[in-house]
Amino acid sequence: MNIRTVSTTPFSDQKPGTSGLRKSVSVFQQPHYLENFVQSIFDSLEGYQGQTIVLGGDGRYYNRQAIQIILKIASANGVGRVLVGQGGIMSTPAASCIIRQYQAFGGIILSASHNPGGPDGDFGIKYNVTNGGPAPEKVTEAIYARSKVIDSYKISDSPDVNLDKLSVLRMGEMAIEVIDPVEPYARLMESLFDFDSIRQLLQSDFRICMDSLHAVTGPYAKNIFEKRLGAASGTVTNGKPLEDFGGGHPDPNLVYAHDLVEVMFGDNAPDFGAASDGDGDRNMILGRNFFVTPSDSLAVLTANAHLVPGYKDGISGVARSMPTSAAADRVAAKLGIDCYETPTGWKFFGNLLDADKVTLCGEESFGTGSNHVREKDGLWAVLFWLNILAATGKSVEDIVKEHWATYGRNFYSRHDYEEVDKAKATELMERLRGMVGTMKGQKFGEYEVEYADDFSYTDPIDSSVSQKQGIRIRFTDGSRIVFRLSGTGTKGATLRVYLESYEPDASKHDLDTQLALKPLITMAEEIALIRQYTEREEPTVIT
Ligand code: VG1
Ligand code: CO
Repeated sequence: MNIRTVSTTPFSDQKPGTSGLRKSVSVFQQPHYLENFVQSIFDSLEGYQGQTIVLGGDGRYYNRQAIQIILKIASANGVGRVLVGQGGIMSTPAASCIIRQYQAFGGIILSASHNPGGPDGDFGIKYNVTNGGPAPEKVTEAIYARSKVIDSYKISDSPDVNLDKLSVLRMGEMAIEVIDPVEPYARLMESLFDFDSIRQLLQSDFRICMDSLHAVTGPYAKNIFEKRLGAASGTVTNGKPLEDFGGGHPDPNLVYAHDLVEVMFGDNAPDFGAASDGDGDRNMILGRNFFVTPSDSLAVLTANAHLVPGYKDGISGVARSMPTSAAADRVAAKLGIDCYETPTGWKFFGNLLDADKVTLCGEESFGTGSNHVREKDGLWAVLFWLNILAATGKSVEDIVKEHWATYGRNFYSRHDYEEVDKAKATELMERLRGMVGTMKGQKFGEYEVEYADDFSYTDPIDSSVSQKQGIRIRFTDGSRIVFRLSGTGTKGATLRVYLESYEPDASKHDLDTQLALKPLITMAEEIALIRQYTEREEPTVIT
């Protein structure tokens, strides 16, 4: 086998964002673009030679070609063994699970998550470390630094390998194992949840609908719900992963998972509905005519963890990203456990999980997970909910409303202004940064600012500091407005405005969310001049 060293010139735009490097497919298809980034990963790591790497993706357009290229670069760089998912498929949480189970050195996950796919869509690549979690900032910064000066990469001249057949192959010195990407993950789920009770529930007249949005969870959901748990065939809809996700936007929210929403809010709706995103790490939970906000979901899972076999001995703590509502904080206070507030992105939970400071974590962006892996996990959240429903015999709506009655309700919504002008969005943020220092005590109608800052996080384990993680403005009544720019978009900028208020009075819990948050929505506009800077009258997406 021949190894070639190819001269290249750096690209200036290979800085990983909230979750890896995401660009349009056409950017990734430029000569040397993917190769440069993958070589930059290997150049920034130490001690991977002869070790095992996990490789797979969400099945989007360019997944298969990228895997062939990465295998050849891995082989040329002296990787010992690559475990690749059959068909190139591996959900993000399954990749995390497989890295941990096989004690691999790390993994490369190909996904742009909830971003649309296909030749005109997006592609992405992310490196995960030995604990199965996304590389921390010091690793992604090293990869980026390397990508700016790289002048060559190494690649093997071997032919493409067959990814569709379970087998053990060789490429030069390197072994390639094409593995079943579902089995190890499904077994892990069986070890955490009461499959017998869930099976009984699903075989009663309780009806569920699981929408995989033509993304990676299809094979996982069919195996778990239809095969292992005996749900009716057809329970999993849009279960075949397609390279363009059927033209859809694989983002499980009320806007993009509209088919499921129609079913769950229609006549004779099923009892439970769920959807997951492109790479399977997000989840949306619906009851009959009822939507569970992700922030509430984290709080409910925390409050009910004792009902689930994998967590029945108690949880050590809980963590949420800063913009996520404080609903989980209230549960933590009652349970007498710690609650941590981290910047946006799953990489910030890794150290807390490794040190057993927290067992559960979550983000407002439809992400929940636990110490079973080091990524958020969509189907895990669905099973957790089903386990709670099976154990209590209650409906989704009852569970959430009883939760609000006990803890009070955190009304919560996120308003996204997508693909706005980048320079203007940056200006909006800079202006806010300049304002926060003097906002304390300032009054807006009945609201008084308790504190305002640009969130900075010091990791309690390794003391690393992450600055400029979002503008928070908190009022004395506990309500909040948070502003940040997305780190996963590929076109222009996306401004996210997060709104939260707290209502202890149960007689007011049925109020419409947007109505309850109206004063904050108006204030956000007034403070940040959103319309002026974004040149938009309304948000693109409200979740
Ligand atoms: C978004 C979400 C964030 C999430 C990230 C990756 O990031 O807000 O909570 O961790 O996506 O999720 P941003 O920077 O665009 O706000 V995924 O499912 O795209 O890997
Ligand atoms: Co995702």
